[in-house]
Amino acid sequence: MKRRSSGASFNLTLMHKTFFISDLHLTPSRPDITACFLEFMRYEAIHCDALYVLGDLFDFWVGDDDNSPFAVQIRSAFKALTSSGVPCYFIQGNRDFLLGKRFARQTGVTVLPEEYVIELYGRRAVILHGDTLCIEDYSYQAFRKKVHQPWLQFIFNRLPMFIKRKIVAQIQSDARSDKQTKQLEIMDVTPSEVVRVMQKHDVELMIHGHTHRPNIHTDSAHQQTRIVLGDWYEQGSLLVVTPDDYYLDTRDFAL
Ligand code: LP5
Ligand code: MN
Repeated sequence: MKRRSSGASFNLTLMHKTFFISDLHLTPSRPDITACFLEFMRYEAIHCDALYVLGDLFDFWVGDDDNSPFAVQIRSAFKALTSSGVPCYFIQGNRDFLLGKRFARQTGVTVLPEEYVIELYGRRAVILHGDTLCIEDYSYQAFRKKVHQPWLQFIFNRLPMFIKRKIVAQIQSDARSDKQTKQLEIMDVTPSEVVRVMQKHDVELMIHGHTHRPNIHTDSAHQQTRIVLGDWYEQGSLLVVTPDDYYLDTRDFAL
């Protein structure tokens, strides 16, 4: 596995590179994560060819009508990045599936479908959040199906913010209790589903987050590589892809 840790040292070379991040779970109650993310956006992402955010950027995104100082601050960071000419792409996670068109319009970020094939320096890769690969997590998949119903989202999006926050807090608490009863294995990807998705898109490279198990899995028999991004609970975490290399990297929290 290729993984480098460079602490807080920022590489500002002009080399071509593309960044992938996920599972930051940004929240006003974790200023250390927010500070690391804002620094990454200002001083590192600004020099990359493209930034891909593969879901769960937020601890929970209640809706694009969130105008709290925190939401405004994060939107401004994306706006600054895209205005400087760096293309930025977002795939919804299980914690920010309500992030949508208004956020995209306000920030210049392109919201992609839940599975998307990109061209990475001559190599095709399928990118996704990763929750859809955990098909043996039946209670989560049933929950996901419910909250992805367009009619339900249509109604929810029109509720006053304070009511939405109350509903979210209640469901989060129920979900947390249910999660505690699950075995760790069922919250990982189902290998046959990984193979199915890669074959469907005819790719040899898959990049996703969600499981919080950063790793680079290579299956030499099938010439397939699956890169799992790390979360931002204790350190910043990213995948760096250059024209001839790729590696997982970390950033220390300064606060
Ligand atoms: O992110 P992580 O790793 O902590 O956990 C996920 C799965 N958990 C979730 C929970 C959500 O983040 C909670 C969101 C609450 C807000 C919902 C807004 C509702 C309104 C929207 C309507 C349009 O995603 C966890 C997985 C884990 O990943 C690993 O894959 O296991 O799944 C769960 O824990 C979910 C439970 O298994 C089921 C929860 C049932 C809760 C009650 C259902 C009420 C249904 C209401 C429908 C409107
Ligand atoms: Mn997730």
